[in-house]
Amino acid sequence: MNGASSYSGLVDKAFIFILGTSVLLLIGLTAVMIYFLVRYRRSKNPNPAQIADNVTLETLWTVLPTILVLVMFYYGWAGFKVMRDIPEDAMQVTVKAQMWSWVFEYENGKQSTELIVPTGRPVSLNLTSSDVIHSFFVPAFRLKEDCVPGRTNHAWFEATRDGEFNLFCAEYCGERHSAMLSLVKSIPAREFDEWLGVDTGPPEGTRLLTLKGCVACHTIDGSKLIAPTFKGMFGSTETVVTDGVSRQITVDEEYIRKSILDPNADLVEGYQALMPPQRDLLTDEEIDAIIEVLKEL
Ligand code: HEC
Ligand SMILES: [Cu+2]
Repeated sequence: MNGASSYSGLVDKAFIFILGTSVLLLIGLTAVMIYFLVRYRRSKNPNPAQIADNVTLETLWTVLPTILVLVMFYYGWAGFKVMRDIPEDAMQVTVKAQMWSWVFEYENGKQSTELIVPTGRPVSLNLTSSDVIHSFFVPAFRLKEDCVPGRTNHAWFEATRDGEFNLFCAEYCGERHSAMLSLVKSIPAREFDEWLGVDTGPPEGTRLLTLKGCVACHTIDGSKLIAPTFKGMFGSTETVVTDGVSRQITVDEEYIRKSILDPNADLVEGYQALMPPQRDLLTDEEIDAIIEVLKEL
């Protein structure tokens, strides 16, 4: 696949040089080995010769590999340096990784579950995680960087052509890791400015559940993922386990609020304690809005 970022060619150069060298050495060594096997087989050479130092050979097999690995280092370093030098005028995007979804936040506060970027402009990424280690991986850009809870990692890229590029989580992060997918959409700069400027207002309804990552585990259509569905939840009677004791509850506002802030206090029977507490992730207004959405489902 052709690279689609300003530095993807540098990464490919290092990769092709290392791969090419390895293939040539493999073929060369295998050929020499087979030749020696035949040439010095026991039936023709019953008595092995004792061979002592050969300065020319020893110098060669020290110097040549050293040059080869130094060239490998050079290509790797040249590409790495470009990837670490974030252009100062780059547009800032905060990447929020969580089990098992991505949210991208722009400087003006706009949020999106797909990374929309302008083609031909540098984009600087501030990578964060609210739970476990994830890894932001866009193969077409030759870009992979970890999202680590408790710190912000940095990376950047500049898309060189319009298109949609796969975005994966490349660090195993639990049961639905393989579903932690999204897209980078690089679009003409003018279209991007329009998109960014459009104020969609605060996210509403089920879009809120998508932006906050709830639908990575819960569904709104009644089907079962690894968490109970939201459909028909409000007002229903459920069995929950509190401190190891089962009890019946009716799902009301107060219960939902508690389930969001401190999900593991009352575990819905038959489910595991997989939900990350949302205490620091949601504002009170967002929780109120979510409760309103859940009532309607
Ligand atoms: C990583 C997976 C995961 C994510 C993300 C997640 N949840 Fe949960 N949630 C669960 C699991 C598993 C349960 C069941 C166990 C329990 O009660 O904690 C649950 C339980 C709940 C319950 C109680 C359900 C019931 O039937 O009693 C509510 C309400 C809830 N989650 C709301 C949310 C909201 C709102 C969000 C988004 C802000 C969210 N969850 C994000 C996994 C998740
Ligand atoms: Cu992940």
